[in-house]
Amino acid sequence: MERTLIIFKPDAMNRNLVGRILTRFEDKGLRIAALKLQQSPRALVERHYEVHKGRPFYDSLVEFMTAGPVIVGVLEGPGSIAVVRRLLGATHGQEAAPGTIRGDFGLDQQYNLVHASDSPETAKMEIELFFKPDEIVGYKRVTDRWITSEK
Ligand code: 3AN
Repeated sequence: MERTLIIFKPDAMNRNLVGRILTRFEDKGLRIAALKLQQSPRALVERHYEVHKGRPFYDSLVEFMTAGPVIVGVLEGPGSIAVVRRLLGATHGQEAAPGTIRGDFGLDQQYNLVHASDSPETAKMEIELFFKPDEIVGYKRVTDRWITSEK
């Protein structure tokens, strides 16, 4: 089953929005395969955002993502990578469509609440960066057979 990495960023943590946002992922039918609270080491955040190195917002992005604890998770479900990106909406809260997480809860480009992997390649890399294999749990919920007809 397809897996994607999510990070509740320090703005979501400080605004007490984790529960409400996680509920949206659960409501959609996605299954939580891993979830943990951590203060991310700077080096980890720098590796995670390596593609943005050299861009004007890179330093402040690393500062922001290490400003306090985050909750990192793995969500699982058919098409989960694209599905979670669509649930989040556009990067900038002012442009994100109403009904999306960023559209409903945010107004900012940097403080945009949740990170999610944007492709199968980045999902694999990011999950391996944030989780040891034994921290990810494969299981079935009793509801799963009514959420997806895929085997
Ligand atoms: P997304 O979070 O939608 O994947 P990316 O990958 O383009 O967006 O950017 C990574 C993170 O960098 C964003 N989540 C946001 O916090 C921050 N960011 C992106 N563009 C800017 C910008 N122009 N100014 C400030 N922060 C930005």
